[in-house]
Amino acid sequence: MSANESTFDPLQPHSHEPNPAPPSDDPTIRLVTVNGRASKITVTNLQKLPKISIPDCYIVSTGHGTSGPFLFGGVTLLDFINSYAKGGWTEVEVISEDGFGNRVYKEELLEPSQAGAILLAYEIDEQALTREQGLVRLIVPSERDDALRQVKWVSEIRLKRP
Ligand SMILES: Nc1nc2c(c(=O)[nH]1)N[C@H]1C(S)=C(S)[C@@H](COP(=O)(O)O)O[C@H]1N2
Ligand SMILES: [Mo]
Repeated sequence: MSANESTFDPLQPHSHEPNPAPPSDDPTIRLVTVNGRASKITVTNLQKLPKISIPDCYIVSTGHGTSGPFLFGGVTLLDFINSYAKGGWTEVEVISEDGFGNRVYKEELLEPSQAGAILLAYEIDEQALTREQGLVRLIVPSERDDALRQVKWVSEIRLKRP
């Protein structure tokens, strides 16, 4: 195995062809805590948590150019985790059923960038995200790298410790 292979992390941004179509019709999100316990989360559950809106978000798409600015609305990933899980985690994997995903580190959540906090968004421009648009979408406002962190159709959130 080369050094490159041993450090390859499929959940870190790397070039990728965007998938335009939802992988499934199942809108539930599976939350897996550090001890392996799984629970099912719905959009309705997310809507009950404090809502944050972040303006001026762009999706710098490889497929069809830059779109935006959008106003994304949802719950911060940190508020979501804190309301459903205990501590002990240091990073979180946010994964879609189509295999696309992203690794987010606790430090990124505790110290959000100036662009805004990392969000589990369920609204775009004050309308519910359609299944086509991602339904629940990870929004990383600081990301400008071909939307490689803007995970559509979030279906699993896994908390990890080293
Ligand atoms: N689940 C999932 N999310 C994804 C992708 C994907 O293939 N699957 N592609 C990413 C890439 S590379 C791009 S460019 C954007 C495209 O988002 P858009 O369709 O809203 O423009 O989604 C990102 N999120
Ligand atoms: Mo992309």
